[in-house]
Amino acid sequence: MTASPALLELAVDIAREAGELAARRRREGVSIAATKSALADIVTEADREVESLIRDRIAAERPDDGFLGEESGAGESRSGLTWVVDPIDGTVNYAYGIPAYAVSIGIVSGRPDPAAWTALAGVVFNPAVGDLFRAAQGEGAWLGDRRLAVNDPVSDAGALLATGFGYDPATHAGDLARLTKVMPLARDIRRIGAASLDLAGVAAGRLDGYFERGLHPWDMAAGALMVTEAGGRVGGIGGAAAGRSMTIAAGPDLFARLTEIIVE
Ligand code: LIP
Repeated sequence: MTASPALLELAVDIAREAGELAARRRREGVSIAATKSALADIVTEADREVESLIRDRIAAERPDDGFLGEESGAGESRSGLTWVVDPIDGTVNYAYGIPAYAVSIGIVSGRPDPAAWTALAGVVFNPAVGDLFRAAQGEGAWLGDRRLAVNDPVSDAGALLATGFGYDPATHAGDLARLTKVMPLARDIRRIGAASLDLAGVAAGRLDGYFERGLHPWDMAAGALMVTEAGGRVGGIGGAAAGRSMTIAAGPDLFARLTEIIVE
């Protein structure tokens, strides 16, 4: 099953409306609605409101499609397609007023699991700076009218790598040990705080590579497609699919070197 242009256009339109709502609520002031897996794992009222807008738009225009969202759970698919949505990826940045957050909308066929799905289309929209990344299977990845390409090979100075750390403090020692092992490949590290922007950054050549443990399907559904449509590779440990245990994204040469080092 391939994505129709109309499907990507709808996802872009919904992402724009959702992003504009998120930015408006940010200007009005953000309130923390609850914490989830850990004290640092917050959800704002805007997260919930934006996801509700996205879900309602999809239900109205694609009622047979499934839904998997960070804040409101799953809805069964009758069409074989599922919309995998993070309404505000980079929630902590959003709450602090750091302009590095995004609406991330991926559309997949098959079981909505990164190990099983086929990604058809994706949009990552950062309304704070106006960057709208989009990709469709076989149609490339784009930022505005610029077709995106990963950096391959990377500079002799080393790779500009992004990573992230989970909300559970108990995971930080392992994440830092992994970073220490990867550091000899790096010219420097960036910790942007939104996986969808990390992945879109790799696709756009703003980063050479990205790796992070603990991502959810909604963090990566759109951005992973952008990387592969920009000529990059996305995967997990030991040839596994990307997912909760590990997500690695880079151009082919750096991806091979990262996967040799990142073995747990
Ligand atoms: C975030 C990810 C980020 C990760 C954070 C968090 P959220 O998603 O995009 O890469 O490091 O821990 O999971 O919670 O902002 O939607």
